[in-house]
Amino acid sequence: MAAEVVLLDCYVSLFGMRVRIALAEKGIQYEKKEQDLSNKSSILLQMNPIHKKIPINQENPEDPFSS
Ligand SMILES: N[C@@H](CCC(=O)N[C@@H](CS)C(=O)NCC(=O)O)C(=O)O
Repeated sequence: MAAEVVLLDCYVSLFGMRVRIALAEKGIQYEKKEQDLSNKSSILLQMNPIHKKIPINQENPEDPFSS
């Protein structure tokens, strides 16, 4: 079964680390999608079109506007 939470993240991001710690403390399983911030993916730009930044927490991957 696919994870219900998808985290668009970058391993060097301290903002991302905050989210990873919170998810771990709550015991929430998630799928991590590593992002290249020098070549932003279409999913990143679709999910955060204004700021174009990570982390992005997508709670229902079937619905791209659920985060
Ligand atoms: N206010 C945001 C800041 C997120 C942020 O600055 N993310 C950085 C990575 S640590 C980023 O995506 N930078 C890409 C860019 O500025 O183009 C938060 O708290 O999540």
